[in-house]
Amino acid sequence: MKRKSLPALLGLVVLSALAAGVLLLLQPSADKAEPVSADHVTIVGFSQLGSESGWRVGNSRDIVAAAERAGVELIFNNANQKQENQIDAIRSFIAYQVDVIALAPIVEEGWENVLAEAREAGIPVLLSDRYINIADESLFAGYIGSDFLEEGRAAGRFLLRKAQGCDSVRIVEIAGTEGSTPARQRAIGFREVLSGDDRFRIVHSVSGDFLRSRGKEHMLNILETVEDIDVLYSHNDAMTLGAIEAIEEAGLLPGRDIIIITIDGEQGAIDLLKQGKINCVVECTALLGDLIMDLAQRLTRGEEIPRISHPVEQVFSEFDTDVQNIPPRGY
Ligand code: GZL
Repeated sequence: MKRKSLPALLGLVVLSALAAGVLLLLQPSADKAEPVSADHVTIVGFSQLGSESGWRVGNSRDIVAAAERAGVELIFNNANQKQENQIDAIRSFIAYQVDVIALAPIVEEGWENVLAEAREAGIPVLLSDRYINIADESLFAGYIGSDFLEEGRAAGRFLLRKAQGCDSVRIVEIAGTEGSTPARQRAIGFREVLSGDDRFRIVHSVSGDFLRSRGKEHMLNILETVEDIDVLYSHNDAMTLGAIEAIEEAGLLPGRDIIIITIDGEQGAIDLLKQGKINCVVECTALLGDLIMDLAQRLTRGEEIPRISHPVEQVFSEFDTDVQNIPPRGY
């Protein structure tokens, strides 16, 4: 099957492993049905969900750099937080007959039809960063991303340790994008660890959509409407940084008057941890690119790959003796 010419794929940016950032017209390669030659250059169509946070920007930058390191031709599309744009991009990747589609799905629902179209076209799909809720999980080849339940549990375990000697802990939660795997599972994991200990009460929970602006808006409102807040549990650093602005504008001391627990590990959050304004940063690495490109090349060669690939992640907190020596995060 001949690939369509690039102009037919409006809105897609082709980053070549040979000249990243230069728009190239790729030559059609072997038909999908034939085994690839040893010198075949894998083409990956990557559907990125948006640019909502420093984490996402770092993730996108890492995907592009990893493609270049791996010698992969990358067609990269940023959906600007719209699922319909991701579905359109996947259809463009199918039309172009990429070797592998990689998808960072903004939400868990609504992917059955387009993934069935990819399977019909003989193109394997990798999930990057977030999971999907689908009856037929054979519609994707594998998942590369964090264990969000464990991230939530790690946040809860820090709070259990921090709250030793306390007889009542009132928690406000600013959650991520509704319907997304990280938001759903970070909430579940956190509650799982604290359940059964009636000292802990989540007195307010609201979605901030992983956006810094929403984190600030919600925290301003929470400070005016919720009494006796002991802890802020925020599902990502972007919202935390916004919330801390609100806390300081209210004349309160983040990390002292309100305990701050956040997830991601962006440089901005680590800097505030070192200053004592954040108490715990649960790492969620954005650097998934090398693993994605390796698995994409293995799929293209017809090799088996793991269904689930979790990166190794850590927790940074005030209890660490070497907080000041945390190396630069890169995003
Ligand atoms: C987690 C990722 C989340 C980050 C947020 O893997 O999907 O989305 O925690 C980002 O910063 O917006």
